[in-house]
Amino acid sequence: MRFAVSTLLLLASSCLAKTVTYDWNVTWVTANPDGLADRQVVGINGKWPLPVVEVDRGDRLVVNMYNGLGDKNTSIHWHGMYQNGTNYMDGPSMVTQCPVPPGASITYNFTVNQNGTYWYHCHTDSCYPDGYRQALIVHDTDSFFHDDYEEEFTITLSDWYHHMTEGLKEQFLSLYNPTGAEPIPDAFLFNDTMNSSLPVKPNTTYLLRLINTGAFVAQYFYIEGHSFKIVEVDGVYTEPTEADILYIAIAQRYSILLTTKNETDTNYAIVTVADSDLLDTIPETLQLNNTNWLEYNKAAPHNKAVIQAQTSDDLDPFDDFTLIPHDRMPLLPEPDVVVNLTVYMNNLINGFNYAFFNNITYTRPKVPSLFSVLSSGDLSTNPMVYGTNTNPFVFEHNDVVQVIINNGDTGSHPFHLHGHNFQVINRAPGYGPNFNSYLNGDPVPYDPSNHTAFPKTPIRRDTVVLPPQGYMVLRFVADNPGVWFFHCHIDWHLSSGLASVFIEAPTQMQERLTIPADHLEVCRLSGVPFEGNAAANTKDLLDLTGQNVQPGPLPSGFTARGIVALVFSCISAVLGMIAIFVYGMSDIKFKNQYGAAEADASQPMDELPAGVTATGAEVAPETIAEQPSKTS
Ligand SMILES: *[C@@H]1O[C@H](CO)[C@@H](O)[C@H](O)[C@H]1NC(C)=O
Ligand SMILES: *[C@@H]1O[C@H](CO)[C@@H](O)[C@H](O)[C@H]1NC(C)=O
Ligand SMILES: *[C@@H]1O[C@H](CO)[C@@H](O)[C@H](O)[C@H]1NC(C)=O
Ligand SMILES: *[C@@H]1O[C@H](CO)[C@@H](O)[C@H](O)[C@H]1NC(C)=O
Ligand SMILES: *[C@@H]1O[C@H](CO)[C@@H](O)[C@H](O)[C@H]1NC(C)=O
Ligand SMILES: *[C@@H]1O[C@H](CO)[C@@H](O)[C@H](O)[C@H]1NC(C)=O
Ligand SMILES: *[C@@H]1O[C@H](CO)[C@@H](O)[C@H](O)[C@H]1NC(C)=O
Ligand SMILES: *[C@@H]1O[C@H](CO)[C@@H](O)[C@H](O)[C@H]1NC(C)=O
Ligand SMILES: *[C@@H]1O[C@H](CO)[C@@H](O)[C@H](O)[C@H]1NC(C)=O
Ligand SMILES: *[C@@H]1O[C@H](CO)[C@@H](O)[C@H](O)[C@H]1NC(C)=O
Ligand SMILES: *[C@@H]1O[C@H](CO)[C@@H](O)[C@H](O)[C@H]1NC(C)=O
Ligand SMILES: *[C@@H]1O[C@H](CO)[C@@H](O)[C@H](O)[C@H]1NC(C)=O
Ligand SMILES: [Cu+2]
Repeated sequence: MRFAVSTLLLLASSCLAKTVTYDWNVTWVTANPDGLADRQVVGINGKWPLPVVEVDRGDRLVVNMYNGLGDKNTSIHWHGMYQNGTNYMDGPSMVTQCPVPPGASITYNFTVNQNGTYWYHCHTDSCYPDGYRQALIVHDTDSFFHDDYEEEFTITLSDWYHHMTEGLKEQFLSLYNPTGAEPIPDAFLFNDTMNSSLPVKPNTTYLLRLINTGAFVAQYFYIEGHSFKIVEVDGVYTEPTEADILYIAIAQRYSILLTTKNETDTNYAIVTVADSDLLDTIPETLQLNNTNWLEYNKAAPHNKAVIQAQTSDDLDPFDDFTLIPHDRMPLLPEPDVVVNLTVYMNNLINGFNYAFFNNITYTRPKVPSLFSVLSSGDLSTNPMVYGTNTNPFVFEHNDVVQVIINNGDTGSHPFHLHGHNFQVINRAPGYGPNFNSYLNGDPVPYDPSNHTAFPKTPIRRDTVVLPPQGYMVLRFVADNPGVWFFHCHIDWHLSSGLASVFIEAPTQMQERLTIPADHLEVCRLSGVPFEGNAAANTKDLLDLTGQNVQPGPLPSGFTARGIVALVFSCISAVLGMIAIFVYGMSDIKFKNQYGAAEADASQPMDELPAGVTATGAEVAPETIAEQPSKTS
């Protein structure tokens, strides 16, 4: 009888899977979340902050989006959703769909067989920092911790700019910013506001879902006088693990169980601290650390946090590499295919500073890569079809894939893979006091014959931080036919090309995927071809004539500093330029560590890809000496 009842319940719960439908009219609205400046933000149905999307595991999510922005293309990525069988619902423009032009509509429609904390954001050009991002929560009443908490809160953390992303991007990717200094945010938001209070009852356990929905800056998170238990990262349940301080990079999520104190006489600061290592300059007006309150008692004082740390480097966060997934999925077997990527930054002939995987900066194809798969027949397994500037990698169905990423750059980068999570099987240096230690010398590449043992049950997540001048090694199974974008989630670095496309099981894609009619209509309306190779050639799929390519290399003799000098000798006495000069030159953070290594020739990097040496060799030694210390 008992058996029968539970079987019935099981049946009932699978029948209960429902469809959750949202109709969204996306338009510009005005907002001022930091109280410092009104600005235009992307609103949904006239409102901002945007609606939190909530579904139960097993539900179908349908979002009908109308682009009412008037002057911007758009699309939505459902960050962390596997889109198993629905790759065309994933959202990134020119990867799995065409950009949705003003006045057009698109329907996203997929089932959610996952659990936990996700988010959605615009994935066309650089549109999400204009406010087009919010939490997506998948409730699971069967989670192992479901009975351990009374109530849950969703909290986003983000950096905030007062200017439109488009203008900031123009300054970032320009001749006047040859060092690639990223735009500095104007504020840091806590759930799209500041100085807020989270009312709590004493002696009660809460589930806090934390999401960094920012564009650039990672944030530390802690609560004075409290520790907590991590139970989920990026949709993966973990063995409950005690922690005091989290480091939440862009796009990462943590669910924590927090038990409140028995006394109600004090309110406690919820402290967020921006990772100042990422900032090339720190304006005096920028409030790096912010206090919100765990409010036990409305009438008690709400004191600002007293932060012991001098800089964010002095905070010692929990190392996510040590987490264990609750399902204890074992280390995947030896890989069938290894992808070996080296990250670095450098200038090209136009003087702009780009980001590279090996020697390629991602340059969007003329046809979204998914559409190239579906229109290239047997040639779809040939990476050439996707262009020479998209960093394409083709995997066979169910390949075990290992991705090695070596960081030739002095910055850290949160890498995200669409359509999957991955096992993080090696990373150096780890979070903690040594995180920046490789900055004292040359970049340290992963050595397959000399590494620490891989964990038996490695943590899985969909966004992981690559340490400065260090490396990491990831593994996943190519069991989800689709084109999946793999990229740095710092939106500025995506715009400067730190991206790759993983083309997984193209043959199975051709058998299983049919693009919905409204998605094809979006292509027609945006004037984007949806057949052929990366050059939109439908006749000879290996002829890439006319494809988009990156600008040529910088001629020898030019350096970032040289570009600045050249520009200023040409445009002297133009007062307006001075401001840009100050912006560009302030605290130069020279990123091409390979160039530096080549300059004095005593530290050869044999990983240096062909075509990079000439540029790098011109870096003057005094520029190298100006590399910031980790407390810049
Ligand atoms: C979207 O909202 C704008 C502004 O309120 C309105 O003018 C427009 O008609 C709406 N469009 C649709 C399709 O709802
Ligand atoms: C939208 O995308 C299309 C295709 O890339 C492009 O031609 C058009 O200029 C874009 N429109 C806007 C408003 O950016
Ligand atoms: C969503 O997709 C399902 C399965 O393909 C289909 O039955 C349903 O009609 C779709 N709903 C909408 C609103 O397009
Ligand atoms: C979601 O959670 C349920 C139990 O809570 C588990 O059975 C299922 O495997 C989880 N799904 C994924 C994709 O992790
Ligand atoms: C955070 O903001 C969202 C959207 O406005 C809201 O639904 C949610 O309740 C807020 N979280 C807290 C803890 O107030
Ligand atoms: C706190 O809660 C626990 C169990 O929920 C209960 O046993 C205990 O008495 C409570 N303590 C106080 C001081 O309320
Ligand atoms: C609250 O009091 C209960 C018993 O009264 C104790 O077991 C528990 O540890 C206390 N909680 C905290 C957070 O101090
Ligand atoms: C906290 O903010 C204050 C004021 O902006 C600043 O002086 C201090 O360095 C910051 N501390 C950290 C750890 O970021
Ligand atoms: C192996 O790696 C360790 C740690 O990075 C390093 O100290 C050691 O010199 C390496 N050994 C060899 C043989 O390369
Ligand atoms: C996709 O679905 C197939 C079965 O249809 C399953 O074997 C595979 O593990 C799924 N992959 C992901 C990433 O969910
Ligand atoms: C990765 O590529 C670099 C540059 O081509 C090479 O030096 C290095 O040995 C490769 N690493 C592995 C593990 O194959
Ligand atoms: C990158 O390097 C490869 C191998 O050396 C070369 O074939 C290719 O042309 C280079 N690509 C660019 C854009 O320089
Ligand atoms: Cu990056």
